[in-house]
Amino acid sequence: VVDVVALGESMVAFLPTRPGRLADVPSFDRGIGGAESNVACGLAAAGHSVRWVGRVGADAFGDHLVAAIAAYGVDTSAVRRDPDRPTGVYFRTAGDRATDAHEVAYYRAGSAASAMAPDTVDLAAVRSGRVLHLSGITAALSEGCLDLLRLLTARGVDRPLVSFDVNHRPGLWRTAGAGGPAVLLDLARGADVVFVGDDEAREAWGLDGPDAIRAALPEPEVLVVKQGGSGVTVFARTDAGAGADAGASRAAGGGDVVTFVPALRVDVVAAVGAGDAFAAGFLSATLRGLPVRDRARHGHLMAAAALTVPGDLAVPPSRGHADRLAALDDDAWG
Ligand code: KDG
Repeated sequence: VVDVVALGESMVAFLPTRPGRLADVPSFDRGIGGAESNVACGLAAAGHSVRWVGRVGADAFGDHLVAAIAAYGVDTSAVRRDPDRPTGVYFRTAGDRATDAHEVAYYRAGSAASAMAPDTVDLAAVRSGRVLHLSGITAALSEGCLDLLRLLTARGVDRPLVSFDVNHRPGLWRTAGAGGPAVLLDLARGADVVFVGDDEAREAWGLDGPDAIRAALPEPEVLVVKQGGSGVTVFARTDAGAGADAGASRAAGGGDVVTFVPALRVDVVAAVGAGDAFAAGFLSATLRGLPVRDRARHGHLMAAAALTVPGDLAVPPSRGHADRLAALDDDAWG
């Protein structure tokens, strides 16, 4: 049994070598992207055993992705190679620092990963971890991918702790099939730990603020609402073993303990990848049985590292270093 299995599409990512619009920049550096494999890489860096399950083409970019993700210490033995479909790629700008506006151009329609479905992935490998991490991106890739997520978030079966990052990507849903992002709410209801940004909840579901989101999403034991640069509000059912943190928490209806945990203030270089890094830090601390405040602080520390580099993935602080930073008193954390 590994600590975590993450399932999703990974892509080769092309990042401009200088600022500007995609239409104007002359050259790009190659990196890797993919929300779920980003989480896997972050967890591996934090010392966990992690497997990434995905599907890539039998092509050079597929070779590169598998090798690059394996180089983080992630097990890639359950990744399938598709001889008929290509590996997805995407191009993106780093974003305007003030507004975080950035351009993304996906070339992933009909990709190898879009052929993932209940009968094309190794389900035993998918369910082989203590935690299974999924995201809403997969739901927008194809009907087969959506069926797979429905299967993996079904309750009432023996399954790992299911973690779900809503990851609403408007650019994908414009071309995805019927249903739209409302389906993400159904999927989130089937998960045990859910991550969602207040901005994406507003955009995808028309829900305003943490309490409205929790009211619409009462099932997960732990719900993390990310509030931009200010911090996160964590709803944890008292039976989730989360424990209350003196001072920062309030009891709420539905047996919830609600904790707001401020984020570190950093100079953002590129926000992409920060949500994945947060999930990796939060899940790492969850696996270690740490209290809610420390789960969120480990998420914030990993996110701060990702926010301050142009690519999706940063070298996070070591576990011992992160523990010392997470233990600083509240003044240091704002
Ligand atoms: O969270 C970062 C991801 O958005 C990026 O790596 C690309 O997976 C990606 C996607 O589908 O947007």
